[in-house]
Amino acid sequence: MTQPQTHPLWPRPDAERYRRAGHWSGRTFGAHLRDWAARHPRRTALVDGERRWTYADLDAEADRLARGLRHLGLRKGDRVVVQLPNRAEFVQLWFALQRLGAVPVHAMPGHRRAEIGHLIRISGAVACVIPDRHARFDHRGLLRHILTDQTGSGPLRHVIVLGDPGAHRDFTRFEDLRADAAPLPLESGQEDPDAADLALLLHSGGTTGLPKLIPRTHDDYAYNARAAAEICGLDEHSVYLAVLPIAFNFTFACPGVLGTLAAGGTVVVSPDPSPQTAFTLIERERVSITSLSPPLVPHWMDEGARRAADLDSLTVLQVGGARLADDVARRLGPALEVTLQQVFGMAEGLICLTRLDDPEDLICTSQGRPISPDDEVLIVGPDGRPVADGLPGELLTRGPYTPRGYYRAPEHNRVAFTPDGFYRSGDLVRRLPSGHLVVVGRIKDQINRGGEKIAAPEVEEHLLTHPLITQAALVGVPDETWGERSVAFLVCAGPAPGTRELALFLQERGLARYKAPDQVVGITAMPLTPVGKIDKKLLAGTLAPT
Ligand code: OOB
Repeated sequence: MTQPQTHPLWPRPDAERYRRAGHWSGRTFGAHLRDWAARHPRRTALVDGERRWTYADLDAEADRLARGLRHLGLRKGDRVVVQLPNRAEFVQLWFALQRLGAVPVHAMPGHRRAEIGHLIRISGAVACVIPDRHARFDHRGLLRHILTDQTGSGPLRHVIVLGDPGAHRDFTRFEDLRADAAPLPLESGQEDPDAADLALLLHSGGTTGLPKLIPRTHDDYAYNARAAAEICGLDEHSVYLAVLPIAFNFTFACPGVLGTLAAGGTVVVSPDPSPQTAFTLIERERVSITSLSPPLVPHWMDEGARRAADLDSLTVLQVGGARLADDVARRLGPALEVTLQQVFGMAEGLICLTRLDDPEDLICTSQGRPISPDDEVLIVGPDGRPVADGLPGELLTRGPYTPRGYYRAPEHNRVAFTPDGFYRSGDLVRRLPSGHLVVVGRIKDQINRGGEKIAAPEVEEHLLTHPLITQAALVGVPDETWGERSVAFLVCAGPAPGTRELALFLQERGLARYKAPDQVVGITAMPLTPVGKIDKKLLAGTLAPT
């Protein structure tokens, strides 16, 4: 491991075991792309609107961009925050960074100054790649703000803009990276990345304080994608449509973009998640598999009923990121004439999938079972001891693609991982005799708003900077549309601010829009538990439907 790590990602005996089992192939992503391009150079790898790339094209594009990045001064081990929407350039850049041994830090399109600044700081990124504008938001202004911010942007040296850098002369135009830079050697021996190296950093949903980074290696992440692809039966005829943000672990590697490419299939990127856009792409590109979050499902079913779309090619529809209601699950398959696959995963590693040939009932009522025979799952009670079979408890896990610690966060790791390396997921699950897990709740201080995770303490900290707010508790309550919505219970010196006012306030503070409370409730005092913590269960109970 060449990156400074304060926690080994895997102890040596386990790493050797995963290698011996064939899970870890010892190939880097840069090498994988070379292999795929050699195997089927003329097959279509990537489609974005009218633009198409074969595997040979993608391989060449990755080299060209890698040279441009190297020319800019990027080196092996450098971290690069990537905030790009669903565009082919995300994939090209990602492989270019892999070729250099540089490390993409996946950011979401909805992230704003607070999140991007945080990712830049905790990763120590030297570069950030953004679109000029996306979804009516100017990302260049955001980066300018970060660069001039008092808290500093650390070693950040480059802002690379897909599109027009505008008046920001010190920003680099993405297209200029492709210019025929001096042919710098890419494979030079010493500097070559190793499969055990850090390949990318994902961000956690955050449960205590601010989100952490999850270090993923070439070995483990490639296995993640390949194992998921095998279970989904992907092959060179598969066509995957990236509907959810491409930077999301689900879309990118479960099996998503990477799993499809590893199988020799075609990845199509959808510029937005609407069924209108997606159905057109499914018809045109003969898409065979895609993935959604639960809030999108009713829209897709409605559109399916309304429009005589030819969705014949679509055989597998994955749904995950948040709990899919059993009754919706039952209607989905027949409505769109697809096989539903439930996906329960986490950026920290563990992925559970229902199998395509599982009995209907299991597919509709469980969140799947782990993808690797070497995934270890413990379900424990509050005392940390395994519960009796079938009873709910907290899910702990370790395995060949679940690193044993967050990136440079030794203190946090002592809490988030057991001494023997199990990740404490904070999810409450029960295990069925088949090994499938049913997600029944959560003990982490997080709200899952239709798949978008909101760390309550992070938002509360921002709320407390409001001049009128003296105490704040952000709580999730059941919601028809989102599965869960966020409610801010506030103790204020005066009338509580309204939702709109609070949304504007948080926006000014640079927080992503989805983190603004959906509802505000003014209270006179916070109810406390016997140990003096805010009683969030009680607060939620005052609103939740019975
Ligand atoms: C995925 O990853 P993250 O890191 O955004 O969120 C992980 C958390 C889980 O710990 C769990 O609390 C929740 O999201 N979750 C689900 C779920 N899938 C994820 N809760 C209930 N039912 C499900 N099906 O969300 C993610 C990563 C890879 C694949 C799919 C989802």
